[in-house]
Amino acid sequence: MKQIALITGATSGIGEACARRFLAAGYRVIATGRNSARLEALKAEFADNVLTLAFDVRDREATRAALAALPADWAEVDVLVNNAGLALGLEPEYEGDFADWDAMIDTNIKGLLTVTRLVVPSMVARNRGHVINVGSVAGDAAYANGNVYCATKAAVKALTDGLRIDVAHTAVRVTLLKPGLVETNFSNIRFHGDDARADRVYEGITPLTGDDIADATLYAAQAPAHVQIAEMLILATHQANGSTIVRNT
Ligand code: 8X3
Repeated sequence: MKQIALITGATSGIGEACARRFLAAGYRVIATGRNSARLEALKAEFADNVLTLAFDVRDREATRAALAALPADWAEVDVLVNNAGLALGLEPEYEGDFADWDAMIDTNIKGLLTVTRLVVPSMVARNRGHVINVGSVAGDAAYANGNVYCATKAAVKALTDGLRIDVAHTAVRVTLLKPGLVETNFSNIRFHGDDARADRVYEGITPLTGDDIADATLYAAQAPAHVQIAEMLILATHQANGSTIVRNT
């Protein structure tokens, strides 16, 4: 029987790259996201190997209803990739936008917690499973104007560490991925559609791609059962941390 990976935020960026990598590796994938059209396109491409669920992880009841309605042959999730998340804004903390803050906190922290809370009990009961949380180098230390985004990713680190402790009596594994500069739609979203500003984030440096992070995700998932990849910090070459980036300009 093929293993099942549930990937949140699977309609773009790292999430979509993970969905494609896991499918190529022989998993069946539950792809979740807000963009129904992109979910349908994935379904059309991969047919029976994909189950799509359209919901926003910020909507706890919609998330609960969608996961509760999983057909029996899709209900036993082997790998949960908690990827749904976003950055909004890059301003001093004293000038930040309340709506941006709420969206980041509700998605990156509370959404991740909701999905974890709903999926992990079955893993514990089966003594089997793997939770892979997408954190960020931004969670290691704040960078200029990153404030709330960095705080949400620091929270993801704490929640991942906490979960790893809480399931240590089981065979469930828990991994934190901490990507650095990855060129996806991340910066376009952060800058509310200002594509020129988004492009400047990746100027003078070869950024990571969603595929690079998907490779690491799959590596962690496919490690032997006795190997728990606790954390992976994946940076672009010429990037040393969240704030030190040497550009060739
Ligand atoms: C994405 C990496 O450095 O742009 O989480 O915050 S960074």
